[in-house]
Amino acid sequence: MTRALVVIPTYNERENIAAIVSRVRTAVPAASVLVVDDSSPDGTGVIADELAAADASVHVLHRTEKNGLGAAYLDAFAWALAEGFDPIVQMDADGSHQPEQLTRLLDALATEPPVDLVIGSRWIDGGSIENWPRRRQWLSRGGSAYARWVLRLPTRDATAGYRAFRADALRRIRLDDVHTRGYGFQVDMLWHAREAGLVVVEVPVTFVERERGRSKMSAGIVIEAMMRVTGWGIRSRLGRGLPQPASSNGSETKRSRA
Ligand SMILES: Nc1nc2c(ncn2[C@@H]2O[C@H](COP(=O)(O)OP(=O)(O)OP(=O)(O)O)[C@@H](O)[C@H]2O)c(=O)[nH]1
Ligand SMILES: [Mg+2]
Repeated sequence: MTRALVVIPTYNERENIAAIVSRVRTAVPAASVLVVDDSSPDGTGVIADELAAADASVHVLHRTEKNGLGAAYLDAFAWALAEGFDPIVQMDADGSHQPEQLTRLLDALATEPPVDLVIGSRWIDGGSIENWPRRRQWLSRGGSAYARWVLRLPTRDATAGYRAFRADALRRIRLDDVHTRGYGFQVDMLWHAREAGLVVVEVPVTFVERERGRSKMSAGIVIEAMMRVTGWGIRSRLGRGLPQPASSNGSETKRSRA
């Protein structure tokens, strides 16, 4: 676990990028950072290049067009695996995922018996959300509950974006079969994680609403996620019968075979 990499996808995060990179480097100095920028018109990529020039542990992947969070992560995973990083962490640029809580995820990944994927969860005991309007809370809870019900996923926070993967676990997932672009990507990865038989654990985190910059959440992203989850649910029932139900140890961390 000596070569951790924190992947931060960005689109128009000029006001956030320097602060989040600095917070990661301070919270876990051994961790490197990869910013994946989709040619942000606001110059986020230029700022990221400046951060990389000043710190050898900061890297930047420039993509030519805005293609969604999922596509950015898939490119980043390929880069990270080729470079030999392990573990590989997903983190938003807007401060919602606090770098100061990263060690919770890394510690849970380092336990015995081995865990493949740790999720920073808002919806288990100890998890919380700061400053989210009630409407967003219900959207998140509802989306997660729907995905859990349709797909019989044991994960309480199925749409969470704060995650740490063992590199080997990412190699076992069929990443070329993950096609969701928007935030349904998180559910898509869980669905594939279960197919790969990965062990998934949730640890509580405090999710903080972004203070600066604009959300990229849209109705189209929500609809894409709902339609895909419904399609996977039908596929699962028709093709392979019902997936196995959840298992939990009921302690601070929730452990399950995905
Ligand atoms: N590279 C890239 N990053 C993206 C894209 N869309 C969103 N992001 C980044 O993904 C992260 C999550 O996006 P947000 O806009 O915060 O979405 P969200 O967290 O679901 O929405 P809010 O809670 O309202 O902020 C942020 O770091 C964004 O900059 C994209 O198309 N490409
Ligand atoms: Mg956000």
